[in-house]
Amino acid sequence: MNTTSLPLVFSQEVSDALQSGAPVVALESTIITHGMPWPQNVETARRVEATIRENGATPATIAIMNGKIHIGLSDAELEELGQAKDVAKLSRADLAARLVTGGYGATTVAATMICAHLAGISVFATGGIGGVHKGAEDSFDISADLRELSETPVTVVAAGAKAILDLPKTLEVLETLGVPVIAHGQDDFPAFWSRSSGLAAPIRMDDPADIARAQQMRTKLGLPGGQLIANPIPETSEIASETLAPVIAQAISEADAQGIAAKSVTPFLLQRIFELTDGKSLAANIDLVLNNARLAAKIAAGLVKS
Ligand code: PSU
Repeated sequence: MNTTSLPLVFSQEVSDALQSGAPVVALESTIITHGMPWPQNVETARRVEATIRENGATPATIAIMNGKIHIGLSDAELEELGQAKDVAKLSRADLAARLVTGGYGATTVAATMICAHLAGISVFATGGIGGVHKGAEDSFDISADLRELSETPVTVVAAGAKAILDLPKTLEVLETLGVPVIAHGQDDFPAFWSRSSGLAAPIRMDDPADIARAQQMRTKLGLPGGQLIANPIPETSEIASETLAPVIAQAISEADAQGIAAKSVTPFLLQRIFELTDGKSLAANIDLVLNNARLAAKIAAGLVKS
C-alpha cells in the first residue's frame, strides 16, 4: 500500500521492521487512556511492548497526536499520552474528524484495526473487544468493534469480550457479521476476567501458525474482515465469574442511575469494577493483556514465515 499521502507517522523501529518484513504487532491506546488508571496504564503499556519484543516481534502502539496517526510511540510519547487530559476515544465514525481538528485521540479496537491495516500490520493485541451491551434491546448500544471485525483484515487477539457485556448476543452478532471467533487452546469462549463464559466458541485452534494461515486463507478466498482470537486469561490470574457477577451488576445499575451512555459506559464500568474489587480486576486485566501480547507475537511470526 502506498502510505505516503496518508497522515501516518512511523517510529523508526516499526518502519524498519515493516520494511524488512519482520513480525509486527499493533497495540491500541484506548486501553491506556480510558481503560486503566495512571500510572498502571503506562507501566502496563511498557510491559506489553517488552513482552512483544521478548517474543520476537516489534510492538506498534497506535494513537492520534497533532493531526497524525502515530504507528509506534516513543517512551516519552507513551508517558505524555498516559497523562493527557481531553483525549478523544476514537472509533470508525470520528477518527477522520479528530485528525482534522487536532488534539489527542485514543484508538479503540475498531480505530486501531483501521490504522493498523493502513500501516500494513495485520495482527493486533488488546484486552477485550467491545460488544453488545446488556440491555441493548432498549439502548441499541452495540460496539462498532464488531462491524470493524467484519470489514478490516486484521487478526485481533483478545481475552474474549468483556464480561460487562451480553456475551451470547455478542457472539450472535459476530456470527451474523461473518466474523470467525476462534478460541485459543480451549473449547469455551472466554469472558475477559474469567477463562470461561459458559458458551462454546464457534472455532478452536491451538497452534498460532494455524491462526496466521486462517487469516491468509480468508484473503485468498476474497472474504473481507479479520478474525477474533479469544485467548483465555491465565488460570493463576482469573477471577471466578460468580465473584464478579454481583460486582458487574452493581456497576451497571450505578451507570444506569447516573445516566452514563454511549462511549462513557465501558470506561465507567471498568473504573467502578476496579474500585469494587479493590484493584483485583485491574491486576487480572494487566495479566490477560500480557498473555494476549505473547500469542499475538507468535501469530505475527507465523504470518511472516508462511
Ligand atoms: N481492552 C481492555 N480495556 C479497554 C479496551 C479494551 O482491556 O478499555 C477498550 C478497547 O479500545 C475497546 C473499547 O474498543 O474498550 C470498547 O469500548 P466500547 O464498549 O465503547 O465500544
